[in-house]
Amino acid sequence: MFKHATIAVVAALFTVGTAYAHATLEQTQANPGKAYKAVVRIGHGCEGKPTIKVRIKIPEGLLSAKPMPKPGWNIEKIKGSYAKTYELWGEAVKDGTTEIVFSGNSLPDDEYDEFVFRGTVAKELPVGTRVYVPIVQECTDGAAERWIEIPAAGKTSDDYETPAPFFDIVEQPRS
Ligand SMILES: [Cu+2]
Repeated sequence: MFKHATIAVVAALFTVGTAYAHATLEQTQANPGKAYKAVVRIGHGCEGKPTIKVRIKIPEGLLSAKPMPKPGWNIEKIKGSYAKTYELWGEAVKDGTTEIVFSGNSLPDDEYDEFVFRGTVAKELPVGTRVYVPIVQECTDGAAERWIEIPAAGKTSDDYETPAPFFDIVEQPRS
């Protein structure tokens, strides 16, 4: 969309992020074996239309994902199998919440909101992994914004118009 192209140009000129432009994650780093609190920021609606549903795909390797209740919004937790089996607190885990859906309310285009969930990063996830969290915003009149693009080899999220938000797995700080 032209609006996004304009924002990208401005970002390139002033080296500011497009943080408020798209669906983004507040915290862009996580540590293996530790909890990760995902704060999904929805910065605008679909071409001016209000957002009425936010669907979040829980990425592979983020275990035991749990949404934070959000007043005024219904929450649906879709369960499924993980691609792999992980070890968490000494137990094998191979399934859990794989999608979280917030619905039943309306977020106007000229307002901003946050949708929160939390999970434990599998300790098996290697440092340096970039974890993408695809998000679909559904709006009134059947409109939607699909933040689901994951860069192909040799490309970055900046090369896409509707990139999926992401966080990086980094080494734990030494204590
Ligand atoms: Cu945007």
